Amino acid sequence: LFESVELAPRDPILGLNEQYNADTRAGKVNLGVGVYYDDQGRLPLLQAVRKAEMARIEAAAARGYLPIEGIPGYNKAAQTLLFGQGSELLASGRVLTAQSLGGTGALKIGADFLKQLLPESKVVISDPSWENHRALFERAGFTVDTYPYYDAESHGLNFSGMLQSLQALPPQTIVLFHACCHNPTGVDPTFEQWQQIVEVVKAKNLVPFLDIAYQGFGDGLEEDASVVRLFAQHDLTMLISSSFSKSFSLYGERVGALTLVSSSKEESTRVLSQLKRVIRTNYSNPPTHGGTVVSTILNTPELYTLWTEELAGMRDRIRAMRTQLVQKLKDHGIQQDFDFVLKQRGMFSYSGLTAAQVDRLRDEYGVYAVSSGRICVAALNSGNLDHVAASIAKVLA
Ligand code: PLP
Ligand code: TYF
Repeated sequence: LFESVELAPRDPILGLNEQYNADTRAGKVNLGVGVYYDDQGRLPLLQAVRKAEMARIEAAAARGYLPIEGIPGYNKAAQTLLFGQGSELLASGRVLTAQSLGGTGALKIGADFLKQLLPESKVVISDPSWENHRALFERAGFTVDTYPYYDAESHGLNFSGMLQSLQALPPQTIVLFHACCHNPTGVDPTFEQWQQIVEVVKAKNLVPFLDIAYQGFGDGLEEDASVVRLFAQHDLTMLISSSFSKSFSLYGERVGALTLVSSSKEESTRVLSQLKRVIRTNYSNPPTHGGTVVSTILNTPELYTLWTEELAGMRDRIRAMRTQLVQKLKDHGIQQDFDFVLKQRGMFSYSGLTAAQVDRLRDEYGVYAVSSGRICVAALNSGNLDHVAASIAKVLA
């Protein structure tokens, strides 16, 4: 049966982790995978999470099946994070949410549902995008193309190219956007640019699918939702995948949500019934633990406050690392201007390093980055920063 099965290529980012783990050098640094580490280089367990977990153990809750669409309080809280407290849209009943297996799970059930609904549509993603976007939509049966996004020359956005490309798309093309903290570049459109993008999406009758995996890592929870709210203000029907993996440091619990904005309350009922069918035939219903923890935090005022403080701590530390990296690179005598790192948002920076330079960083200095030049700024700390800056200086010299 399996004789003809070929060896599949490794995931370029997760494969890098395996290589890093096998490396026995003492000073090795992993700037590959998008994970937040604290200043001691440890993966944090947030206090808010710990408290919610203790409460859960204390409650000795039985583990029955959840509803197909997950925990109601979780879904409602996920909606509030997106649209804000007191949102009229939420009051209208046009929004429906299903708890999902991380952001990836949200993208996947969204993709499966869309394939059923728009079998002839194409999907377009940014060039570049998170590696898994293309793979995931192709697996769901779509042809995936790209729209221009990153401009290597300016280390910024190719906005005119992006807008022109979107304008030329046939109606009902599914367009995947990163709502904040673009992965892998760290480059986001400005709010004014988003306003123009939304106009095109609306005029050309495109189908927006917003991926928000780093809410709270850019400028703040509310600020980072502004693009989602902008799309909503334009009365667009859309899909949104939320990931809480990073914001709650709950990577392995698979916490996410798929939110759909429909045209009416009545439509929402029909849409949810079909989405539940997609979920049922995939994994039946989501797991309890991570969802309960997130739901407890989001629905308990004192835990919510604690969480927002811890999230702000992560955001501020990443920003401090951006500033210190740029300074350290100057200290190590680098001529090139790296100030663009300060403008980028979220966990990542497209550093501009070439694949050959990334290879040298890894082989000669034990500093792991993605071959595209993407580095995870959230993995820098006061202990490894100097080594990283010195190593970059050497490969650039
Ligand atoms: N979307 C983007 C842009 C991401 O960077 C990630 C990162 O993992 C995801 C989705 C998937 O998130 P999760 O780990 O919650 O599945
Ligand atoms: O881009 C990253 O590093 C994170 C983690 O298949 C990740 O989003 C990477 C690859 C993958 C799943 C998660």
